[in-house]
Amino acid sequence: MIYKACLFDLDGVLVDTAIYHFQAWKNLGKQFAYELTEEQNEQLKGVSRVESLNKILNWANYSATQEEKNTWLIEKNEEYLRLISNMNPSEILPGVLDFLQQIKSLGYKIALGSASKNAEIILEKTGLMPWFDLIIDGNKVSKSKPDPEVFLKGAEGLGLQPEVCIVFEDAQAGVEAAKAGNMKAIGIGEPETLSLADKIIPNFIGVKAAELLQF
Ligand code: B16
Ligand code: MG
Repeated sequence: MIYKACLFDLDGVLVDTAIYHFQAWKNLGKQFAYELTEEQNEQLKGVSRVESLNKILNWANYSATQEEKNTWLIEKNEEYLRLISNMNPSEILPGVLDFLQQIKSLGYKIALGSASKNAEIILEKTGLMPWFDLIIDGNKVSKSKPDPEVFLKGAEGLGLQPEVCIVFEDAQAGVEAAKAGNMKAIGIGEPETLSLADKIIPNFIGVKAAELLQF
């Protein structure tokens, strides 16, 4: 099989915005006297904003009105936007730029497949935007990972069959989404949490793209 495109998740793969999401959710939790833990934040990785709030309210055993939820979603995002406003290229995860350079030279198309509605801002702030042929983010999908929609739209937007696409993901739900979409999945992180991935690497440091993208 000749693979033609690499589809990247954003948070946890190209940059670490989980720290900013954590801070913003923790601050919001004060409104209903709840202290979010780091372990819980792990479970919010790759999960959409609305679903994240529902999970947190569930953990807090707080039954919110729709009005409260709407207000809190706005407040959380305002805080998150404040926190990411100073992001810069130094926050691109180690080895990512070298890997992007390698796959570009090898002729792969490059797309983003992220749950975040703030993906474009983050790509702009970090200078990653010019690498991408296509961006599919939380504004363009209606179903969250593990539904394959975000990656299928990526393949379609690039004019490719899913079978020639390789997805890079740090969350199990994202790996499941890639597999459900008939794509290869490369997990970034720990083998314990990414067991469904076709290959797993801890990060992009020193990775040889030509070898990694052989299946
Ligand atoms: P936003 P990814 C995800 O990004 C984050 O991991 C997750 O924590 C966040 O809730 C979600 O984006 C939505 O983000 O509030 O900015 O729309 O991993 O899919 O790139
Ligand atoms: Mg992620």
